[in-house]
Amino acid sequence: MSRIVHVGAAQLGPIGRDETRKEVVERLIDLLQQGAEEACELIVFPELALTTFFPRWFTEDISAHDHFFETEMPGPDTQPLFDEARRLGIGFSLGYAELTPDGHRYNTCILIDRAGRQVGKYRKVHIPGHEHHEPSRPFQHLERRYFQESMDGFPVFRGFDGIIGMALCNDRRWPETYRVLGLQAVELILIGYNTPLWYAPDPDHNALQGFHSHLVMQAGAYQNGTWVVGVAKGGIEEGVEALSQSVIIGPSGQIVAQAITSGDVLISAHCDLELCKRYKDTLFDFGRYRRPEVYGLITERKGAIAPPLDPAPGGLDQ
Ligand code: CDV
Repeated sequence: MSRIVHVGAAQLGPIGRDETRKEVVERLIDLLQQGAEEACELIVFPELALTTFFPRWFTEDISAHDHFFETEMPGPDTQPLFDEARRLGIGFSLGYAELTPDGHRYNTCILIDRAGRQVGKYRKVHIPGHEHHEPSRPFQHLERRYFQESMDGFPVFRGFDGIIGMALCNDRRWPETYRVLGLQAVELILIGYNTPLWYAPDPDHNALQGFHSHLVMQAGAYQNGTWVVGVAKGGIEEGVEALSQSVIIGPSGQIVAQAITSGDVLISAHCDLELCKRYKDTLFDFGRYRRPEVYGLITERKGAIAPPLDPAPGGLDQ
């Protein structure tokens, strides 16, 4: 028996600072229509897919960037995307900056089903970068200034005949992300990212960015027996180059589709959610083999603490 969902990963090239929402939404609709031609059922858009990556600019007053945030979803500019998706019978996930009525700012992703209903919302948990202006950097990465850390964790949602979770960019580097979703029997994780290639001023590190991006998502897929879709906003945006290399990864950890260009492009795969069972019911049968009683440090401790240099008198066995 198989349970196949045809998923499209809609990678975006750069979005200019002056590009309007209307123009960006037209690009998203183009990708949606390509997905329809290929009979996709679900299209995954990147993190902050409606605007340029605005946390690269410092503003003293954070509300000066509020025009990059959505106060309603759909709003007047995004409604055409929702209308077209419903007309085509395609679901989608969309990353955007969310400003709530009570003034909270989140890096958010929503999941819309094929009938146009919102079936899930996720707010980014791991917020990277810095809070204050750091002029010595070649560019700023002020996500910690403009976004609040979500306390909602990693929920899963039923949809597309499976169990779906979402994560955003830096979340993909943390094994806890996948495991919390894995413990809710997730079968398909949708991840959008904006990964600047010069984030670390270390050429060796930067040469490995594509490898690291795939490494973490492939490991997360395999160790939790789930499909993972990683979708970039890549290319050179406002002078900063970001990683492309969007991928669709099977529960075996193998990449089954990968973007090889850095502009707007759709890659797709027939994801058989039944394949997850091969891993969830055998090697990674959590209910049988996990040992939560000895994993306490994972939730008790935040940072790493090395053991004392001098062993206790009498040796380590005492
Ligand atoms: N948007 C991100 O979360 N980017 C981070 C960078 C800043 C390290 C990432 O993990 O790709």
